[in-house]
Amino acid sequence: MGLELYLDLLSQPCRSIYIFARSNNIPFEFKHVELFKDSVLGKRPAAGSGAEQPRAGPSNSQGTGKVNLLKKVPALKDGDFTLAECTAILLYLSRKYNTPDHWYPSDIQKRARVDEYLSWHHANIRANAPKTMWIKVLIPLFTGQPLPSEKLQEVMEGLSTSLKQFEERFLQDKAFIIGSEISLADLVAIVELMQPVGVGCDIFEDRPRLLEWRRRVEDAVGKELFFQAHEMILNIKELSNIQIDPQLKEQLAPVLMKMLK
Ligand SMILES: N[C@@H](CCC(=O)N[C@@H](CS)C(=O)NCC(=O)O)C(=O)O
Repeated sequence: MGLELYLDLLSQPCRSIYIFARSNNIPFEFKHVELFKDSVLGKRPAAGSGAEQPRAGPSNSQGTGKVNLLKKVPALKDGDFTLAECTAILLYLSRKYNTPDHWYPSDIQKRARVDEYLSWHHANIRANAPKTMWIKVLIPLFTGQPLPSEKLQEVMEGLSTSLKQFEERFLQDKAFIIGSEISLADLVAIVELMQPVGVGCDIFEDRPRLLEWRRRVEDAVGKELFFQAHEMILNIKELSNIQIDPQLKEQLAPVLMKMLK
């Protein structure tokens, strides 16, 4: 059995893996998991309740449960070997398929720059950028109510701080985070930063340095592939048609409403 990747291109880490695999010509079987429809979030047992329950839903969603006990995407299956966590999957693919050195350089200082970015990324860009989609699209879909604009403003302020640090600390006046070539750090960053764009918060608009970097990343992976991977999140109409499992809706709507009070 060949390499299988369990992905939903609505998810930013999934898009980084998809783009990485496709732009490096890594052969894989795309196992499509529909995050909200297949109720990936909803059917997980409460913490401490013991073994994972088998999940209802389409076959790929069952598959993800077997591949990744946390039932999250992205997930990888390579023969009997299974793996979760976006960074671990990207590194596994880069090593197994011996992808060009610039993705995760053998030079230890350049590699350390990638590691440094990835460590910072999770608590900053990753923690802030996707909130825009929750606020503008997902929470209203779950609760049936739009959110007050102050909520979005709050999120945008947090994101602005992260973007300022991204530009000043990591990008500086370089073409890419590690210098003149693209690395996993740029890929992991761009997929997150496209999330707000899809819901109408174009964070590149007033940030020319960031926009130039985005264009270089698009060119490095190939524009066609880049836009194909982002097709769904760049189409707001498709976003508002996301199918949400009714059970999941029932479960999460009151929690989300409470969180937002
Ligand atoms: N740390 C994991 C996060 C994976 C994750 O949270 N995936 C989300 C989609 S972006 C998911 O599957 N959510 C469903 C769930 O939490 O059950 C990674 O980077 O791969």
